[in-house]
Amino acid sequence: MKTLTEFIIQRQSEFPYASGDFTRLLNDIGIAAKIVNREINKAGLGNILGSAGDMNVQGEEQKKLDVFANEHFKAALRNGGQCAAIASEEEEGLIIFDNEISRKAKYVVAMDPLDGSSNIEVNVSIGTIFSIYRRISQDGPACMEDLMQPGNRQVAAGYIIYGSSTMLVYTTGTGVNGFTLDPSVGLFLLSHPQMRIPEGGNIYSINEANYIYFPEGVKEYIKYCQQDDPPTRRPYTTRYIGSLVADFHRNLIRGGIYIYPGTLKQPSGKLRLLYECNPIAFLAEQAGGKASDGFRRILDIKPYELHQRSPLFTGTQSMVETAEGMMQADAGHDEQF
Ligand code: AHM
Ligand code: MG
Repeated sequence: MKTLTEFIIQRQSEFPYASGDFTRLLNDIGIAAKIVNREINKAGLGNILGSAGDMNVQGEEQKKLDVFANEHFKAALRNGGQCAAIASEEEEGLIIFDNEISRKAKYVVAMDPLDGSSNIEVNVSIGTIFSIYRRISQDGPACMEDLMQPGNRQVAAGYIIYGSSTMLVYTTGTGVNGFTLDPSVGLFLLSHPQMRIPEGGNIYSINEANYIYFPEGVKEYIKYCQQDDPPTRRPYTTRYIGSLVADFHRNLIRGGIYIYPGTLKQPSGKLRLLYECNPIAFLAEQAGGKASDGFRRILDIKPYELHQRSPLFTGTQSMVETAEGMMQADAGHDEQF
């Protein structure tokens, strides 16, 4: 089996003028992923579980592993020298690497170092999500404008899922490839080449406990999922882990839809555009699926702040389109959204 490093080097050789910077950047992410994976795997044994005692910028409790993952990805990207700045869920402002090498770097990264934190203590799959852009500013330190690019400008995006096995799944805009970590040799190996979201999926993933706060279109779609219609495999089945990476990964393999809509309490939903919705949307589209906020393509939304939120409907194309149709038909009913 091909290793992740062999695969990205082979891809680089398909672009004769490529300098290798991007290859090194992806490799750095892979190395940090292995360090974080090692810590997650033995989390119950040491003193790494539990709260770090702080809140992040979104007012959410930071876990020790959130902080650990953030520090390790930051260090890998700073030391690698290919990344000029990072936007992270765990840090309020842009982290600018203002040293001689990083000032010349071509790329910036948006990331959620450890997504699904509420699942850390209970041994349920969690993930890391990353999104890579070519920076806009030319010289000197990176700036906010470099991160305020719509998702359709991403040069690569992916996630690491720390599950029953650890996988790194990524796209550079020519399909989606998945690599499984072989812990005995410490290498990511190409196990899932050219991943495609199957049409005709029958899984819907949504936190239905928030039902009363959902827009009418989402309520209607949930009813649709529950109707009896064997030719379309309905009633569908519900699977909701509460870790975006794990829920998306399952639906990517099996076919299905993941929805985190706006709610009466949070009209823009919970997920963050830059480091949750955009990378997942890029992967979904590259696997033949779709990603929308109910009305617009996620990848066409122009960001205006680092931690901006967006509703997310993603997965099998036909399922997302049906849900979008209901959102749009009912748009007038919910003035709050
Ligand atoms: P986090 O970044 O603080 O972990 O929050 C994001 C997570 C997603 O992984 C998951 O899909 C969602 O929050 C679950 O939220 P909820 O508990 O409201 O269903
Ligand atoms: Mg998150």
